[in-house]
Amino acid sequence: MRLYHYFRSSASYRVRIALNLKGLAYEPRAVDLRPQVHAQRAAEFLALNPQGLVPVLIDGERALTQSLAIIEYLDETHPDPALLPADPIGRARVRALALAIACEMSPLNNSGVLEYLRAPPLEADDSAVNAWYAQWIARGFRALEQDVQETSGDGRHMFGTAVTLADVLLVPQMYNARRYQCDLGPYPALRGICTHLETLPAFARAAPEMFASL
Ligand SMILES: N[C@@H](CCC(=O)N[C@@H](CS)C(=O)NCC(=O)O)C(=O)O
Repeated sequence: MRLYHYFRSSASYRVRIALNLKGLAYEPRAVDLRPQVHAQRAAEFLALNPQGLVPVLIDGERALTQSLAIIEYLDETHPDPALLPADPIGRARVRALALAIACEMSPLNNSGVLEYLRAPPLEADDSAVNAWYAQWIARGFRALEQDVQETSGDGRHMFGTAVTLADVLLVPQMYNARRYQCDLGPYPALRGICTHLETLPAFARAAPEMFASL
């Protein structure tokens, strides 16, 4: 398998974690998202993904896009260890935790949106962009902090007592929140879960620092 990714992209980070959890080897291919490069807008990359977004996973002849679709594909083709619980209620709850990050937080703070805020006509400065970023982190994490009081079985996982899709989403989102110096004080349960997950080899080997040189 080949993964087109960017080291700091949270959506890419999710897929790297999932590949590691499944014990799948992959060839990483860096796509430089920095504004002065914008490799995601090059014709060669758009031929793989017309959305102009990383990650893209190549498995055989197929190019798969959208991190959650990729992760569910990996979960279905390599079921062990399962990233979703066996029962429908458990699956719905894990997906709800994951989607709270993937739909309500990440899209508002992805690199394309932040670049748009900075450019004309909005021309937001650093403090406005940081306030925007922090707002969506706070709104999302406030709700998740409450959710995990009920869903975490051990204070080390978002749901139950084993790694699920929800954990795969949490760690990259926390990484980005720390990078943008968001106040994480109000979320002790989420921080505790993240601290545990980051010690696991599958998560540690997927961290942006492992891929920092493009
Ligand atoms: N919903 C997509 C989001 C992908 C996404 O936003 N990727 C960002 C990096 S995290 C990107 O490629 N940004 C480039 C751009 O917006 O031009 C997924 O989960 O795969």
